[in-house]
Formats: sequence, structure tokens, C-alpha cells
Amino acid sequence: MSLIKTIEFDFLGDERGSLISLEENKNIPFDIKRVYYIFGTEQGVARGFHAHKNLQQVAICVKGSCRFILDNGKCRESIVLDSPSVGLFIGNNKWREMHDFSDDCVLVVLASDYYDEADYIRDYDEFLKEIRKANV
Ligand code: T46
Repeated sequence: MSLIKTIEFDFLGDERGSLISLEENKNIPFDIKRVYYIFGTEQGVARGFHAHKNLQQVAICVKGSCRFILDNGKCRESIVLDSPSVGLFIGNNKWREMHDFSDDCVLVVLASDYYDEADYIRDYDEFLKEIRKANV
């Protein structure tokens, strides 16, 4: 089964332009507790390099593009996000990396919980141990 799960959002556009609506437990599969956005990323910078124990997220590149790598400890898969109508679902226990940010990239992330540094696993070997423990 692929690690890459995307959600296609409906364009609610008309002759004036486009509009996309995101609603918790409708086209976003969880309660939305937090929204953050990443922009102004310098050329050549990569971000992420961690997993979350419990957090679920949907990442949407509303402008420009970037590449995500997801890793479940057994395989790694990559996807380029370059459309405001596509969300990448990132479940818990998935190592993620973000690469190849375009200069104009604006990445919006919807999260199922408040920021909590204790939920992060920032060491890859620790991540492998955690997923073996969780048997995922
Ligand atoms: C993720 C990927 C896709 C906060 O104080 N509150 C927040 O809500 C967030 C997201 C971050 N921070 C602080 C923690 C760090 O001191 O902002 C700093 C930068 O965060 P971080 O290095 O974790 O950023 P990324 O881009 O590596 O990862 C972020 C999210 O943290 C992470 O949950 O899945 O984007």
C-alpha cells in the first residue's frame, strides 16, 4: 500500500477566480486544532526530518512547489506538491522530509493537535525503535 495519500479538493471557482474550502471531518479527516504555514524557504534548504507519535496533518502547497518524502521505516516515497487543490495526508509514525522548495512556495499545514515538542521524534534511529514498538 502506498505511503502517499492525497486528498483532492473541489475548486469552487467561477468567472472571478478560484476558491477552495477546507472543513474538519469533511474534506480534512480530523478535528483541526492548528494551522501553520511555511514560506520564504531559502534555496537548497530541506526541512522536516522527524516523525510524530500521534499527530495527523494535511499539507497543501497553495503557491509554488516542494517535494515531500514519507518513510515508514520500511520504504520511502516522494511526491511533488504543486497545486492548491491537492492535500497530502501525513499520518502519525511517518518520517517526513521536505525538499526542493521553490522561491515562491507557501506550504499550509492543518494539524490535528496543538504544537507539542514531546510528540516529535527527531532522531531516525529512535523513530525505527518507536515504530517497531508500535508494530506499524
Ligand atoms: C511537520 C512539518 C511538515 C512551533 O512553535 N509551533 C508550531 O506549530 C510549529 C509547526 C513549529 N514550532 C516551532 C518549533 C521549531 O522551533 O517552530 C520551529 C520550526 O519547526 P520545525 O523545525 O519542526 O519545522 P519543520 O519545517 O521541520 O517541520 C514542520 C512541523 O514542525 C512538523 O510538525 O510535520 O513541518
